[in-house]
Amino acid sequence: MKPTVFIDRKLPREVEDYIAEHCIIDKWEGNESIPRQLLFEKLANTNGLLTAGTAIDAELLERAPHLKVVSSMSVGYNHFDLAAMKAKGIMGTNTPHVLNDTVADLALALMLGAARRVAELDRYVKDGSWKKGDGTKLFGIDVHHAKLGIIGMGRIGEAVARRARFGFDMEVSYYNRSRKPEAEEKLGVRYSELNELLAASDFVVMLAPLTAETNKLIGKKEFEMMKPSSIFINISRGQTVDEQALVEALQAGTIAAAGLDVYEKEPIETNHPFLQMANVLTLPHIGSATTQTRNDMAMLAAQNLVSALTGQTPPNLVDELSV
Ligand code: 8YV
Repeated sequence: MKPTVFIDRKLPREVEDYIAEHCIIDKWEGNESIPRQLLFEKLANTNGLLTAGTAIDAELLERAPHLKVVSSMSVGYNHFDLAAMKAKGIMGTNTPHVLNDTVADLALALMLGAARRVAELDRYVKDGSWKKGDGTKLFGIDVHHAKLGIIGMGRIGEAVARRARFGFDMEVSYYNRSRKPEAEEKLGVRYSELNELLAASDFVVMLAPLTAETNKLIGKKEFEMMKPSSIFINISRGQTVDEQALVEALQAGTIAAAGLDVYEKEPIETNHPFLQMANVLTLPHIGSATTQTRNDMAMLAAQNLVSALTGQTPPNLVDELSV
């Protein structure tokens, strides 16, 4: 008998066909997230779940007595309660590697966009405000040759550092749980303690995965250490930053601008202060969102799912932080 799987988001046809060769599929086809009670019902007889951000907690696991694996179509797995999964012998998998360059590209887009005010000035042209002699009021901040500080030097951090060093001649330092001598050698980046990095950088890019240690890692005190001319980029998880402190730092001019792809609550509330702030570039969590990369992530998630359900060790079993 083939194992049963539930897929809670849309997948490319060929990925679904691949899963169907090995498993009996049930799936959610709505545009919104599946209601939690309905997901519980679906999981009652399911061996595998393919998801992305759905919280995999003790309550859900209780409702899924036959579950063997949760395959997430994401590199981050902060939505997994790993202790609860382990206690029930349920495997968790993620989709690393295939998204590194795509997410790194967006980090650079946020840096350039915030520094050169791309979205703000696009609105300015389109609403007919552009006049001859606008001059200094359109000025921005240089990215090339500036100092970049990367918080979280994993694979994506390295891809950002490579672009910054060799594409934009930036001086790059990083802060990480452990030092990365190979990256230092290969990319010419320098390790720095967090406070030193914050004080010295023109751009601070947050790339650390969300864990108990990185929860609200950057708050009021940290923004106060940064230069008033500095730009803060977040492309990891909203919860790595105290969002209220970020709003206040931007309003008070403690830092100059921010480029954000992630937020404490997603989608962001329609009355959020960021939406009224010209110095904040707001993107809707699209770090890995290109057609090619999302297809690659979907196929990798499918391979992890199928291998876990056919007696193999999935290639991307999560047992340690690996963003
Ligand atoms: C995911 C992400 O693609 O991979 C991650 O950790 O943050 C996103 O890029 C998203 O959760 C949808 O799968």
